[in-house]
Amino acid sequence: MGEDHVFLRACRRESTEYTPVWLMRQAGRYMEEYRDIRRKVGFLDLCKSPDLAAEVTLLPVRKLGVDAAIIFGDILLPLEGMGIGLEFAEGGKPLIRNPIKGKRDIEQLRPIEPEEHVPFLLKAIEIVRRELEARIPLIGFSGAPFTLASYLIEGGHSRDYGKTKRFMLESPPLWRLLMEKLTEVTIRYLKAQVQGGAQVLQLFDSWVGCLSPWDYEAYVLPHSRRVIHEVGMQVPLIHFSVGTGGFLHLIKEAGGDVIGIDWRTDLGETWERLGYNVGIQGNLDPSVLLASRAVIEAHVRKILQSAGNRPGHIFNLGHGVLPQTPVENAIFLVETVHRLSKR
Ligand code: 1CP
Repeated sequence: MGEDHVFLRACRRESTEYTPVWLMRQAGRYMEEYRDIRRKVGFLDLCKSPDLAAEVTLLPVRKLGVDAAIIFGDILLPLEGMGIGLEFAEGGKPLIRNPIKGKRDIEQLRPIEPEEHVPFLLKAIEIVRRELEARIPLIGFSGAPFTLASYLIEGGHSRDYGKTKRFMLESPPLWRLLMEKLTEVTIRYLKAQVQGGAQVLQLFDSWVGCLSPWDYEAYVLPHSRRVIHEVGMQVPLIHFSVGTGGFLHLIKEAGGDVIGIDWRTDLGETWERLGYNVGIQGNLDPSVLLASRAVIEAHVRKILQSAGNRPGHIFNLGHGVLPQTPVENAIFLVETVHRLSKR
């Protein structure tokens, strides 16, 4: 295979016969088959059942014809092994039972042993690789240290990240200790996925866009850079964030072969600003998939034009598929990207 697949070639900024496309959250609640499985199995149990997780990973591959699969799991899966109580409430919202409040909580956090703490994930990767038979590459993923820290401190999703920022700004030595522990866990978690068969990695720093550029640079960048430096040599790595249009140059400085952007910036302008020595992923507004085919096609055309057929563009949404997305529109999107980008 495999080395020649359009998706891997685009990650290396080599020319491809069409623009590869996949969707963040391509396996999920907008699919009837997923909802059927979830009626019978809780979210964490689904992640911990390798056969089911593999089946869910492959749903969008068969249904949408995407150019990459992403292993079904969650960025919060490594936390249990660190000693954190994790649950997913009704509606799939994550909840941390024992959020971090001070020094003792951080000292008690343990590094993980992936073989021992997430064997189900490694098994699912093995099954998916076998099933894919080298047709398309498999993406492994992890949360970035800041986004993981925000869950640990807030106890779940947050509107303003007030607790996280206060902690970071008021106790820099403790913040560093927490980030170093999360960096180590992230490195182990990602390396294990590569050893298990993941051919590309995506690092999700979904909530880091709440920071100012200088706080990102001082409190986050060194840790993300260490993760990417340690794992990004083995396989291509996509560095994704949301709401960071004002400091994407710092995201790039932290590293990654491909920078994932949301829809709030123009892809072509952003790429020019970042320089063409890095790939770019994005950046359709997920809400566009709620509109008509004509609207979807017009938006795809705009993004492809903005990317200008340059090698190194991976088409994706700017963030995850919304649960209310009609599955036919996701199918239409993939087909349209392929059709309109054919060289
Ligand atoms: O993309 C895929 O198909 C693979 C599966 C996947 C990925 C990549 C899931 C399944 N989660 C993730 C990553 C993830 N998880 C991120 C980064 C991506 C992003 O920014 O969207 C984040 C922030 C999480 C944390 C999380 N887990 C959330 C986010 C919102 C919140 O309230 O904090 C949610 C809703 C979950 C649960 C979850 N994870 C995945 C699914 C399908 C669900 C819903 C659970 C369900 O009801 O079935």
